[in-house]
Amino acid sequence: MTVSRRNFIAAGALIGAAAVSGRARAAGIPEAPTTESPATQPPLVPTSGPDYQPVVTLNGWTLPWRQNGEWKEFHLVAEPVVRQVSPGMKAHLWGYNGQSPGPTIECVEGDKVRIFVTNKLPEHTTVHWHGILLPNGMDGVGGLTQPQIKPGKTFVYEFQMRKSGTFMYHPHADEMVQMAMGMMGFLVVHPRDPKLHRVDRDFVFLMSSYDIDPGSYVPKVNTMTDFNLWTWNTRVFPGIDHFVAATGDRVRVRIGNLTMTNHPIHMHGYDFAVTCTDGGWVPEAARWPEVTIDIPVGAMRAFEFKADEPGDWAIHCHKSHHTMNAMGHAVKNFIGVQKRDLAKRIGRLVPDYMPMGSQGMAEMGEMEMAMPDNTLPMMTGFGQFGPIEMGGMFSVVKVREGLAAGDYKDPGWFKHPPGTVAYEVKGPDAEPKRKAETTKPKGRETEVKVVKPGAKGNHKNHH
Ligand SMILES: [Cu+2]
Repeated sequence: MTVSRRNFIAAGALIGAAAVSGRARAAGIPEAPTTESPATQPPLVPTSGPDYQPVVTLNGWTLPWRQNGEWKEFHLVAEPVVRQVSPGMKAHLWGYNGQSPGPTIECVEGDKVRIFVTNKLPEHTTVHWHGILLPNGMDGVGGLTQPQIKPGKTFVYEFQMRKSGTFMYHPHADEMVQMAMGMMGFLVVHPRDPKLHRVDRDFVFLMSSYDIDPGSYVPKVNTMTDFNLWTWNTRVFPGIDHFVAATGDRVRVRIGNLTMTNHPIHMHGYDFAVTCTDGGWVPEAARWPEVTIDIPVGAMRAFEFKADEPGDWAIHCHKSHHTMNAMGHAVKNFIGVQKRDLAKRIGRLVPDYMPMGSQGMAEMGEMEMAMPDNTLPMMTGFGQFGPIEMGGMFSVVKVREGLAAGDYKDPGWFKHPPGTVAYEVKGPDAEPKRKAETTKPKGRETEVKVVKPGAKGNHKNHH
């Protein structure tokens, strides 16, 4: 067959187009895996391409991909989802591939990725790749860098991962509504050299907040700051899985904040080093020690530690209202009020009335009371010593000796070595001996003169 000049140019143009844009139409659009389970899925170990240590998405999963030539292809579907926030409560949200947050996308520095996004929402959307260095037209800002993806349409994003690190994705279209409805996901780019920044356990989660009235299912999207569900991967304690590590493991925790306020995340039992932000890896010499890392709005932080101290170590937001579930806001303070009968009497008029404790709120941790449907207790969860009295952004880092390699299922509560648990003092010494302070101050007592503001002759006193 002779190749005419015209045929030659056409073939060349096709090859050229494929090489530039990478569009390989023959294989079609990859399938979009979906899951509705809120259980933490095992890390997705790569079976092709460069090696890396996959991450563990807390109460979530990693999106499988398809290798198509030199492109890694993913398929996100933006759609309404039902997320169990914790056993006893489901939220009707928007998310990706059956979940809020969406599945974690993992790839490797240098990878060419092609991400298909199908919109099954009732309104248009886009996806912005937070922290990724990419061509401007792939940045996902509706109206600015691309037309919005209309309902029923599929768009493609194509770019090369220029650096490794800790990133996320979320819409840049009707953002206030779409993020308040739960649209977000984690994005991890692993270093090309698998030995670089290597850890044994690599946990990821996004913080999001919702305002869902007790007894209802859909977040109020106009809420600006007064949220009542503070979540990690759209889960609240005790629905948040534990972070299990074996002694000797090097552990990384990567966190992104898509709420409307900062969260000082505090971990007990260890000091840790801040090693990565959404801007990149922190150089070794610049890493600083912390026990609490404040994560600003729209930012990501990763910290690392060596798991050398066995135990059940609390990890939580240090804003105490963020370790509470719904109803935390409108409850009045009744400390000191004797109201046993009062509650009964009010209860006759208002069936869902729930008093706050009169000796603090601790009694609510073990109370069982009538609540509206689809509502969580404010604080809940039991440990081996009793109620933990937490909700919201709280979990437990479980470090154990002698775990079998790769066995990170829940090891149960920590078995404390004898003599290492705080204990009660009994007998006559238990009552503090208190004596009044009788020492008289030496020298002249200080006399405080109160001058009423605005009184006549006020200024004279100062001269
Ligand atoms: Cu917080």
